[in-house]
Amino acid sequence: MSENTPAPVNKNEVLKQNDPTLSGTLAETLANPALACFSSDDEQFLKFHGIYQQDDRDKRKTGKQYIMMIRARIPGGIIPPDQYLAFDDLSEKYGNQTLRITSRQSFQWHGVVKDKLGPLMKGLNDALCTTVAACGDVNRNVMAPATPATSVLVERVLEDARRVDAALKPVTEAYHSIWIDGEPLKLPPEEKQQFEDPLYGKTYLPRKFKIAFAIPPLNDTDVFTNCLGFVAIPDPAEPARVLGYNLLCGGGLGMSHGNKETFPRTADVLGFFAPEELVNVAKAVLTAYRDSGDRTNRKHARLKYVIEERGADWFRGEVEKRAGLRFAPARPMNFTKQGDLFGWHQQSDGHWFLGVYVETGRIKDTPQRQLKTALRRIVAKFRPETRLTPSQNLLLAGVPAGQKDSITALLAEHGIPVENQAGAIRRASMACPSMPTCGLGLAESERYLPGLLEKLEGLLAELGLADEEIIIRMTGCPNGCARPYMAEIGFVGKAPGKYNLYLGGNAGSTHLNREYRASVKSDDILNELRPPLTRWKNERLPGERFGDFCSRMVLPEQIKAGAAGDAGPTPISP
Ligand code: SRM
Ligand code: SF4
Repeated sequence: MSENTPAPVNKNEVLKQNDPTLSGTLAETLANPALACFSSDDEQFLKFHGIYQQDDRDKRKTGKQYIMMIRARIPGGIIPPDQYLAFDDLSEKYGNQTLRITSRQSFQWHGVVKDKLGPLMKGLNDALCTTVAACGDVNRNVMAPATPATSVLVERVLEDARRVDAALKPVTEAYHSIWIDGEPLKLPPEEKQQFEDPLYGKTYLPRKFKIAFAIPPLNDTDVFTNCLGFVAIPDPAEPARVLGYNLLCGGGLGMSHGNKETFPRTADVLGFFAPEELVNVAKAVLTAYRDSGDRTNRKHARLKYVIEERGADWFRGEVEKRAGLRFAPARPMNFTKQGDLFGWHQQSDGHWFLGVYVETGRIKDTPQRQLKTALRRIVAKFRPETRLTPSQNLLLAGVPAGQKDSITALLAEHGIPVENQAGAIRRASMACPSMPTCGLGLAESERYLPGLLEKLEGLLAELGLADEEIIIRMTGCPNGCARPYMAEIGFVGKAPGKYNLYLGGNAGSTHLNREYRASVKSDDILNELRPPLTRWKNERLPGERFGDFCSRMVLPEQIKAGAAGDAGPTPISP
């Protein structure tokens, strides 16, 4: 190819161009019981409908067993009681009897075989839930602060998040036709090809697109890791009112081992604007990305690379032009914490909410803890609203004071305490699913982290650090689904039983951590962590967290010694 010939667009672009309705042959395959799986082209269309075709990796030795993962679209993670009960029921009937809270406040159903897919999707629709655009080259589930009604501002911001979510939904009728009417989209091929979404056009976005809202000082949505972040600035004269939003653009975490062209990146702060402009600005950012992102190489297609290469000033100008406004300088904001509140807390309306710790986000019954049964019984009897948090936990909200003791007792009956639900590091931990459902996993994650935490708890107790919170996150590969590059200790799967070890994230989740050791064998993890933890105990400043200590002492020394590992271009800062 000559230097001037543009690179050809990638295969996914051709698929979208040829069928912008995103219907493929999904309806035909669904209706054909002889077919155990969808074609590889249809796998790409399925994602836009919130579905991933996977296979059970534990069973590969005895032949490929296809299973589907279905992801809901639940902006802000809010689930009314009847919907929760329907979700639980569907997981029992059609899934693997678990519900998985995701790191973006949604639910996933795993282990759904093809002939159960139709009934599951229909059941979700009957429960007034959609999975449309939960995956695919579109805007994904919009995150919003989860802590319910501790202030009126939280609810205002949630309303704004829902408005943005609704405004950025694709309009193709294929979803309704296939999953609800159970038939192919009735359009001749040439009309199918002519379809054009009013916002996304024919070929949608170059890649996935993610939005989060946050209200300082709490950064529970990890707002800097999103393509587009809105940070609410309250009106000093009327704190329940949103004065405006700071605009953040260009965050994203995925990278590939050994490919320096890919890296995690935190968003740039581009300016401040009035709340009336919210949807206008969201659309301007999305279309600026739609038209500037790389459509030749999917590994280089996220908004973060556009901004890294063309600069934040260029992108701000592009968004201003499209939105027809000028941004004011960003207002001061200070994030000091992330994570969830556990146990009972009072809401501003006098009701109560209960923060429930969910290990690795998996709602299931075990012999010791019957969390799934307990939640079903509580929601059926007391009808609280369920709120999923970005740290894979949940809140039962809007509980009248008089019901608190009964709910506490019901949880206790099922082995779940309300006080001290889990130790300090466990409460602040996250893991992605990885094995056996994720096709991209290189090492265990969800199934490995709980056991590792037990060993780490032992080490911390031995060092006299048992009650210290350290944010620990693990993923089975470098895609970063549990946001390990923001953690105080991040584990990123490299190969079976091997992890890259990252240190140095902070409590407000405002900057990336840095690679400390590469390819650490599972059995060596504690040995690698013992020296920095011991130094932290002996040398830290009063109240200094482990991540901050590593950024101040451990990592700079490593950089000076020329032994620093990879991280994004963001410099470490305490
Ligand atoms: Fe993710 C792909 C699970 C949040 C970056 N992610 C996947 C897939 C679908 C694997 C695949 O493509 O075949 C995983 C399904 C596993 C399974 O069996 O369930 C998967 N991602 C998840 C969830 C369920 C992890 C969790 O622990 O909860 C999260 C679902 C969120 C949701 O409700 O929408 C999830 N994924 C994230 C995040 C965190 C976030 O968004 O806050 C990231 C990093 C942020 C980012 O996007 O940069 C993330 N997932 C990726 C990537 C890398 C994308 C990139 O461009 O760099 C992939 C791979 C890909 O897209 O090709 C990926
Ligand atoms: Fe799969 Fe990797 Fe995401 Fe984990 S981080 S769920 S292994 S893609």
